[in-house]
Amino acid sequence: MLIKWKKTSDVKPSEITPKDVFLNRRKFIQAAAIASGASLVPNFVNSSLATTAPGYDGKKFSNVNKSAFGKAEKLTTYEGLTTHNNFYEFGTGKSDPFRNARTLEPSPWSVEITGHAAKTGTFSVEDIIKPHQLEERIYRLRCVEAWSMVIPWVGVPLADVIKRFEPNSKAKYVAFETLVDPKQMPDQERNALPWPYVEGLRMDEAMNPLTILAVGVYGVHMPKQNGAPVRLVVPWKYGFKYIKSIVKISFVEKEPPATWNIQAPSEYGFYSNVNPNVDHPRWSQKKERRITGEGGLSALLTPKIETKFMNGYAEEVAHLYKGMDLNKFF
Ligand SMILES: Nc1nc2c(c(=O)[nH]1)N[C@H]1C(S)=C(S)[C@@H](COP(=O)(O)O)O[C@H]1N2
Ligand SMILES: [Mo]
Repeated sequence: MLIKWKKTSDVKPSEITPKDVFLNRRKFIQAAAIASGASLVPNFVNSSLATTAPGYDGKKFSNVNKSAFGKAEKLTTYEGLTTHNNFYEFGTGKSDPFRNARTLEPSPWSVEITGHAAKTGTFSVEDIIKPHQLEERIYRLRCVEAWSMVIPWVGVPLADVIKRFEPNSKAKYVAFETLVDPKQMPDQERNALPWPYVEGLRMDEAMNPLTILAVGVYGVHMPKQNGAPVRLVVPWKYGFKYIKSIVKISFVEKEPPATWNIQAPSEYGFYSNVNPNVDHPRWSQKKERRITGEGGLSALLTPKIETKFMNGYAEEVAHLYKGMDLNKFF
């Protein structure tokens, strides 16, 4: 797309250089991004990485069962969901993970299962998530920063994984940890957050049929910037609960620590259910901007849409919070 900055009549031909056009365009895009409250979505199609095979290794899953979850809404493009990310282990900017995550080595990858369960130990991802069980689940992801996407995940219900390890009655919560390895995750040399990134769910939330462990998107192995090789997806909660590149799952008795709750307890609670009726102390949660990944600049200017209670999954999950004051347990 070509954007005109001044009327041609205002500019002498000698003034126009390709560099000016580029810099002005960049300024305009930045201004538009700031004005809209969204971040810059790089134009993947025009980037030098456009020919890179999708997913962390260019491989597709051979057999993904379709599921009834999610239709109706327009999917965020592959380019959209791999260029606008939060993954602070690779930088705090939205396009940092896209540019920096190549140093992650998702294969081989093992996950330690520990805590109050009959079976514990260290397993490969393939041992934990059987290829023949894979399902496609189209879910909305609502980030606490008031943008959202619609993503076709590939994964398995977390409940099916948990059952195989036979947790006992002391296992009231499930705790998750991301890898710590500054060689693979260079921004762990900085302290934007305490490492490892940690998250947790109450056992009934973990066992809810909506909760999945995801290993891919769009039928391909999980892109590195999206949390390869395995990450959590809890669609009725804010995106920061969707912990990436998991190396440890623990069955624990007490509410486990959660990174953003540690970082700013008055702003981010343990539950973090999507709730338009409970504002973040610094901004409203009533609306969100849908990132479609289409249309370059126009994607930044999409009108805001209403945020739904529990991200639209209330029918499936509202019963989990019966009798709880959601202003207190936010
Ligand atoms: N380890 C780790 N997991 C993380 C994050 C992170 O910084 N580190 N960011 C979270 C946030 S804030 C969001 S919105 C989602 C974004 O997932 P996506 O990049 O696949 O859209 O990942 C979550 N998982
Ligand atoms: Mo987020």
